[in-house]
Amino acid sequence: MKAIDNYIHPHGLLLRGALHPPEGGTVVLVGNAGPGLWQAFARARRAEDRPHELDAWTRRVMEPVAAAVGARVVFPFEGPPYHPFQRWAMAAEGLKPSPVGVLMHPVFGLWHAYRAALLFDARLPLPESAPAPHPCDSCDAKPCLSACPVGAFTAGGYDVAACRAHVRSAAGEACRAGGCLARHACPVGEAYAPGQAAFHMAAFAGLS
Ligand code: B12
Repeated sequence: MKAIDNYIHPHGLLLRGALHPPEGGTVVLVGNAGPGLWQAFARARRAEDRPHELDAWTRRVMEPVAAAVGARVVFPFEGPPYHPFQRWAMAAEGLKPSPVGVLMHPVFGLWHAYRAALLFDARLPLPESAPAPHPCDSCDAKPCLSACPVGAFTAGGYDVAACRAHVRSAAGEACRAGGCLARHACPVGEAYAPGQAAFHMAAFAGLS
């Protein structure tokens, strides 16, 4: 695990836990939180990779890492069918979904993501992961559920069409420029810098 960490750290990527899936072997998750990824990506991004610049950068970084450590690498953007990154994350780090669906991290809040998984045939020893309380359990106000300007988070689930239409509209400037207002309403963790938040929102809304 230390070797993987040494390879990914200069690229602003973090080890996000590991698990033994039922089909055997070991899955090691690689992701981001905090400003590291955005700084590394800003130095190495290439205009010719548009419209999927971050995905192309992730492949360029992670394929040599996988070769160096003798693993296969898979990505969250490959699909459908998609690799079960959220299920893996729940098993690897004990995370649980927030009321808005994105997994809640006790330190990073809703501001973290998964970029790749290294698949090893061997059953490697897993890193220690100390279980932390799920912050949403003690959050009575649940501001995430009422902050969305178009009420996209309902008892029936996440209204993707309403969210996307708003983000693309003139009225959606705040979400577009600064990131999802529901995620901003959560008191846990530190939000992405505005440039990064705007980049992800443009990708989500099909504006990039
Ligand atoms: C398709 C997709 C979307 C679609 C969602 C369509 C829909 N109707 O929900 C769209 C494009 C709308 C979308 C939007 C966003 N997404 Co998205 N998306 C994905 C993607 C590519 C595939 C998801 C999938 O189908 N997986 C396949 C199933 C089999 O995998 P799974 O892990 O087993 O899925 C399980 C969990 O999702 C779990 N689960 C989900 N919700 C809940 C709730 C409860 C209560 C429980 C128990 C379980 C549970 O149940 C699933 C079945 O087992 C994943 C990446 C990936 N490969 O997983 C990202 C991913 C889920 N998205 C992510 C993010 C961050 C977003 C956005 C916030 C992006 C943004 N704008 O900044 C938005 C908003 C989402 C929101 N508010 O909920 C992150 C979530 C990271 C995290 N912290 O959890 C992921 C993991 C991508 C990543 N690179 O990290 N997304």
